[in-house]
Amino acid sequence: MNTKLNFLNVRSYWRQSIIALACITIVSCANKEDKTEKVNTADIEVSQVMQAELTAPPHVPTPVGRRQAKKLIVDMEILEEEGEMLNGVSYVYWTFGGSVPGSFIRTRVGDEVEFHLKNHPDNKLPHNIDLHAVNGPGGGAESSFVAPGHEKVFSFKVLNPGLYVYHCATAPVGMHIANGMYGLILVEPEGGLPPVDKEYYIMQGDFYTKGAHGDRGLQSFDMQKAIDEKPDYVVFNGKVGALTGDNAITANVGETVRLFVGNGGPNLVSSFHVIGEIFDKVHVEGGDLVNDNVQTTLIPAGGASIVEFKVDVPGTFIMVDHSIFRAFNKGALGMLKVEGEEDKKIYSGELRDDIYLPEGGGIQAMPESDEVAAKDIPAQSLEEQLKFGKQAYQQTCFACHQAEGQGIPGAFPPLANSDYLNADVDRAIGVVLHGLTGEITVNGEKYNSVMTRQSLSPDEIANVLTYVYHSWGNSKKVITPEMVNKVRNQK
Ligand code: HEC
Ligand SMILES: [Cu+2]
Repeated sequence: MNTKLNFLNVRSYWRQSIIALACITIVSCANKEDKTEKVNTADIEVSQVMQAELTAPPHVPTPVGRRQAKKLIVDMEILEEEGEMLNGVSYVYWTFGGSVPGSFIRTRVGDEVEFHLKNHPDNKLPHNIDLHAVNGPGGGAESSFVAPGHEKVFSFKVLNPGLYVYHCATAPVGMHIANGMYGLILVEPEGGLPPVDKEYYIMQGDFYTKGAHGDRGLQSFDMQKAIDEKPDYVVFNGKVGALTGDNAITANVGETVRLFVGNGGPNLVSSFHVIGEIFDKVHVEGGDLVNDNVQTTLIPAGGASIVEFKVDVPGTFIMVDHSIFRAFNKGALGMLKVEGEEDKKIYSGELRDDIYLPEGGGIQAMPESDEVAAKDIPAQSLEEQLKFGKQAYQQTCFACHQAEGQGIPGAFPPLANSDYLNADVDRAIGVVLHGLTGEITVNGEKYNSVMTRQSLSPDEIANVLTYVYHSWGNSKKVITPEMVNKVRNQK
């Protein structure tokens, strides 16, 4: 780093020293070297021809490792296909390669990509592709405009390492993107990214339907809602539940996970966060700048981010857009399931549940026998139970099970008309007392998720369940605090 010292020793203008300082603190002058590298990547020679491996989300192709730059053939087929946005809700997606987001393309700097864009003869519209990794007019859009039943071929050399979005740029551009026409292309540096244990591909998108969220049947695109930026769905990987339950991504304790996260938009910016994890590294905006120890990273519409973290303890880690109504009410929620040994040093789990009595009572242990707990609870009328139960429902259960108990298909089971709920009262009490995990079937649909233990008192549980049982076509059972205590004291 001689250059750095010389640079500092030179008597220079005030302005220059500020630039030098910024340079040292932020990137240790790496910036300067990158600039030279950028120029060089255009001169990298390619040797052989190779067919690019393309993958559907959440999978990514094999890392480039130490391979030389090549002529890389990318065969991408555009398909307009009906798919499921949510159980019972379908949508006609326009896709690159049959998935939303489109096929993941993995390259290294210096590769010469020969891109074959095919528009399936059954499609109705012309399309094209704008790859943000391209240095050239329209990112390839101008050369790739292709009518149904045709194939366009164009080529480009990847010069800048990073993670880039690609998308359709055919008018009306917003509509093509809103229908799912986006994906990611990764350009690895010479020698590849450092190896990790698990890599996944996730991309957020906002969708605008004629009907409201959850309205059944085939939904068409709503231009006005898109212009107003009022999406009915905000999702990861094209649909609600693409990454939950059986579709969750997985890792083992001790492994390092790398997520290639993109945001197709068309409108919203994502505040990407994994509940219960901290990103050890974030390649900010998918570029060279690496930030350490990040809780939430901002991913612009038409931008991307590479996040990496080591998973230390087992559990289900929920990935969200932390603009949180999008997560719990519009679908931007995914799951990473981590298996392995617990590490009590890193996370203890619940150690004790004590009763806290502020008025001189201090702290005492939770009663274990029914005698103590059943005492002193004033009897309530059904009307009172329903009133307080509704309040409790709106404070706790509502976020997941939704206002009308309808749940979120694939993520949160319905409480409305729930056969699971109505079949067994003690079991339902147990669910609220202890939480629930593992596969269950509710009204014929499978759920395999986690409901955390709700910290409610016995009479709050009695009230909330009485309210639920008296709403939305359920069996109108009355739950008393005594019944809750009986279940609680069963070991
Ligand atoms: C953080 C989200 C969340 C909250 C809050 C929540 N639940 Fe759940 N609940 C779930 C999930 C997820 C399941 C399914 C768990 C599984 O797959 O094993 C579930 C399952 C259930 C079931 C059994 C399945 C069914 O549909 O009948 C009942 C009953 C239930 N919850 C009641 C409640 C009540 C009452 C509250 C409020 C006191 C509540 N839940 C709060 C997420 C939540
Ligand atoms: Cu298009």
